[in-house]
Amino acid sequence: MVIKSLRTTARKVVVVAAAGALAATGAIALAGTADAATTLGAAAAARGKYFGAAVSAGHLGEAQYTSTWTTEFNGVTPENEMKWDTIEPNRNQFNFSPADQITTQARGRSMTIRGHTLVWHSQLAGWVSGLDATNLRSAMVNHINGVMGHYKGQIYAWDVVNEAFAENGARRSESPFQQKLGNGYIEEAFRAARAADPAAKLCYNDYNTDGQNAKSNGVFAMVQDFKSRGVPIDCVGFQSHFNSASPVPSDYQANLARFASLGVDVQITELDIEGSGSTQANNYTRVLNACLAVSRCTGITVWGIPDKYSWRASGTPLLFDSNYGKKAAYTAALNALNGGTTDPPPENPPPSGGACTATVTTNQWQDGFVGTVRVTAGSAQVNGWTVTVTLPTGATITSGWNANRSGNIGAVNFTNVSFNGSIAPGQSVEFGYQGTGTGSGATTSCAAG
Ligand code: G2I
Repeated sequence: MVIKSLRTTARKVVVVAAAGALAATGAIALAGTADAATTLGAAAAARGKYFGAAVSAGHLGEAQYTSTWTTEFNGVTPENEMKWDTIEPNRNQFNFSPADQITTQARGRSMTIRGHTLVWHSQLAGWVSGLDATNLRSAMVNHINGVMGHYKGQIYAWDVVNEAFAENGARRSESPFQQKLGNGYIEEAFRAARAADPAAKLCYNDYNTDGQNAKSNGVFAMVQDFKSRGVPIDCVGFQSHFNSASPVPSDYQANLARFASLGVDVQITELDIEGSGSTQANNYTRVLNACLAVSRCTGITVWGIPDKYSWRASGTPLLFDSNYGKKAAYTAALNALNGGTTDPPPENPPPSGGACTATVTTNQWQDGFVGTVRVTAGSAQVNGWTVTVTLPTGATITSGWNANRSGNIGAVNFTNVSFNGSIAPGQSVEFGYQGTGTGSGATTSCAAG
């Protein structure tokens, strides 16, 4: 304890000295060195960009999943929850609750939310593909109005149309929208989207468009045409799913830049790169540096958080391993966002960002005890916590304060109350309990989020 407080004091002295030096030189920010951000989202924000992750509502109950998301990322794309088959499974019957579980948390943290996706031939509700042209057109516009209307003002950018092009640069023929409405359906969708939420950026999103090729040329020509005719389009999403069969193209940055030159933003929307170790890390560095070098590249989204939940988990394509450990690719991404000049974070940071620790002090008397639990945030803000106190056999809690409690023997969970859920980095809050039997020897663990 004494050592810790001395270290804290020493650190404060350094910070004060650095601030004084900054004031003296008039410098505004320290680039890349002592002030390097320690999370992906903060590092991206310092560069004027967002760094998001695809999130599944079904995993939000896993504390490490949610805490990694909310600690590391400042953006989100619901992975499946806004797709047509989920959000409008029957005609004009909208099911917003799965997506709302994600957007509610994201909005509470002021995250950048990408909406994915309004018009796509895949994960389409069964009832849609059987409609005739007239009904399909009105169903498409009704879908756009219904979904965008529900999230009006909340979404940074919508993937209005997804994956409409074939590899040869022609329109994808298996889409019922293409088949029944013809080439004009994309334009119709974008016009309806602009009317439904004028504040949202409207994107076209696709894969295998990451370098200059027949497919990206087809998309390029469409965007150029839309711009020349005043059809509303604000951004192009590059999914960027890479592996050895489909590596990061050598003209990746040049391709982003050529789209940006049309007067649209570009975004990396579903990034994942199969592989491991330094090869994977170097590929992440290349992709991030490309976005950082293109001023109209407004943000990056990785398509999942831990490898185990990736749509192609066997290729371990993400930044966190299946135990939420930070991979070499994570360090590479963070360094790139920080300007490429920072040291990698320690292997086992004490405790890692967003995490919390709990310690208990027990005051024991003959047949009773009081436990005082101190909950301390790690290197990032904690927003909500659960502490599990495991009591020795025979101990029974009879009352408590400053926490909600479930149970009174064995492993007892305590969660924050309204006034002590938010803990600033490195700060602590306390709660307590009283009981009968022997309480000393209790152990604790803490989960944030
Ligand atoms: O396929 C990878 C991505 C390509 N670009 C568009 C993205 O929307 C697409 O995402 C993936 C999701 O990551 C997967 O999670 O889209 C897949 C479907 O095309 C999603 O997979 C589906 C499974 O196929 C279903 O069996 C499952 O019920 O996810 C569903 C929900 O977990």
